[in-house]
Amino acid sequence: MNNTPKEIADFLAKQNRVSIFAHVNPDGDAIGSTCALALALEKLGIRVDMYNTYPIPRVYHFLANAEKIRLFTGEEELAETVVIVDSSNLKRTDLDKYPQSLAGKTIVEIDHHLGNDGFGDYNFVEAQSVANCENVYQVIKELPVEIDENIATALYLGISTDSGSFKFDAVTAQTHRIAAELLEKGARLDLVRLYIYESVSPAKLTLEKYLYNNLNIVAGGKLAWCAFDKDILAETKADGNDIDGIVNIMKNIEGVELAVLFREREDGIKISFRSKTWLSANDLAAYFGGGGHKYASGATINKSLDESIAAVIAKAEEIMGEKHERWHCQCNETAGDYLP
Ligand SMILES: [Mn+2]
Repeated sequence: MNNTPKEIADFLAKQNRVSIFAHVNPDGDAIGSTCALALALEKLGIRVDMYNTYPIPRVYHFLANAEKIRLFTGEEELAETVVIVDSSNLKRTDLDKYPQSLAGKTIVEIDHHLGNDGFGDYNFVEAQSVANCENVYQVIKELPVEIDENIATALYLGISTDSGSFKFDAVTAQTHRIAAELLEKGARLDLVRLYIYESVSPAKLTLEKYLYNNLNIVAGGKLAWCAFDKDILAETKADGNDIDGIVNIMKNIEGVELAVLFREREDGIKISFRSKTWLSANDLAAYFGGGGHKYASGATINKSLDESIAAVIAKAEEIMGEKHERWHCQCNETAGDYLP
């Protein structure tokens, strides 16, 4: 069952101590959600411990509270109330590996992913929101606290990064209204720009160079893919933050509808899917046991890199063939001639 932002806020405001988690390999929205909610609850005198099972990439350290997010090892004692942000299930946080840590705890989740399984005792899931920071904003608005510069910056960062800088389809007038209010409250657009958009790490640059030299375009120019094997990933020492966004380089190629990036990792082949207009990247990821959003999704396969590539590209070509035909029938009479 889904709770309202007010129900979530009222419950949280009554707590003395809260632990907050976000998904593994945290991005701007996960970290922004964590920091903003913690800052707001701390204003109410609540003790907040923030955790992640991954280190926080240094580009986010400029946010207030980000450096206080601790690495969770399973040893730490969590508060009676555990808030999980920006994660569609427990597995996304790695907490499924530590069931004893959650035994008897009340779980509150605030999320914006399609296919969220409502795993919390309290759930506020609004999948229409382009960023989970929009949902965290709604909860904070129901708390008896003022949004200050630090909270505004954390929320703005999450909204800006998860919306592709306000470009994605899921961006609404409401997204802009929230962003406008955050700027009025002092959100540091200058710091977001400096640390997020105007800083490319050497590792990312090396990966981009590799991508340009090794990408494949198939399916009549509609599907672009590339694979980062373990050697290139080890050579560059790239973290999730360096790889973030690289798949979009392929998606942005004229005529490409679907971009697929494979990464060979210890725990399997991690695949990122990005689609542009008529294809659901979410459906494709779901076929391989993953999920996400309509235009951005991911999955992990436990096969060799070559086997994974063969299976995914074959399935993608099959789905694209079917869907494209159907889509053409639908659109021919109206905008069909003008769409890719
Ligand atoms: Mn998100």
